[in-house]
Amino acid sequence: MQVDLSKITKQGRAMFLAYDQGMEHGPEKDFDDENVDPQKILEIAEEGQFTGVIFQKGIAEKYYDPKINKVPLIVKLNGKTGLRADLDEPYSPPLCSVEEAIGLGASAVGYTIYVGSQFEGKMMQEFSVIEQEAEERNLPVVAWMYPRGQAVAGKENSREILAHAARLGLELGADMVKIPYNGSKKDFEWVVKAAGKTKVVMSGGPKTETREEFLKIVKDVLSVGAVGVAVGRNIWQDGEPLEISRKLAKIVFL
Ligand code: FBP
Repeated sequence: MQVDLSKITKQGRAMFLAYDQGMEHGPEKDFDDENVDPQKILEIAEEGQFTGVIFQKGIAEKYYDPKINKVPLIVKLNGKTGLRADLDEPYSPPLCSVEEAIGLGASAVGYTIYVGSQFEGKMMQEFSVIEQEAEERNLPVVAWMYPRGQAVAGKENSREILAHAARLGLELGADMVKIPYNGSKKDFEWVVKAAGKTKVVMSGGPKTETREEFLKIVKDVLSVGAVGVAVGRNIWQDGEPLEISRKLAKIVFL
């Protein structure tokens, strides 16, 4: 059964504001006095025409009010910190259940799988459980499919491995996959094909030197079939987050 994506898309397109970097990277690395405040991010998501805001459960619990907030909530169900970067084999443990996410007002859930990691199998198994629970509730599942680990070291951005990650998302039942862009439109076109009926959104990545650079990347991935972006740093690290959000929306929405 195809899950209904209309709550987290507009005109079939997705524009998600990602904000789990405080957990993943730590506040020191990514935040300043403004964007360290989740309330500010929620305001950007609301006013910036985003079709979803991505929070871990703690932030959702304390800042997101489904009665007040209009922007759909996507609760990230697993996560890790980057503090153990010394470990070559990343693992992202489940931290929140589908039921809990629904209780917080979630319109969708997100889950990371490090494709190629020694713990890939464990993450796939854990993902399968949440995928089943979410499907039963008609809740879309967005899978962060990130190639990482010794087995794929140096090949994380190859066409072969990115397409494999996208295909794995399809086969596991993800409704959307969030995939990093390697800079090649041709490769991404293949990635989108490999994902079949699973929709593809591009993972934002570190802030580009110029806005134009980031917006051009977005245009490129959309032109080869991606349905949108899940972006964090390129929005809330911009001096004028609402301005860049408006420019992004003009590109994403038809
Ligand atoms: P960005 O647009 O800031 O890259 O956010 C997308 C995202 O997937 C976040 O959801 C997540 O916290 C981060 O990137 C993971 O980054 P890393 O590549 O360091 O694992």
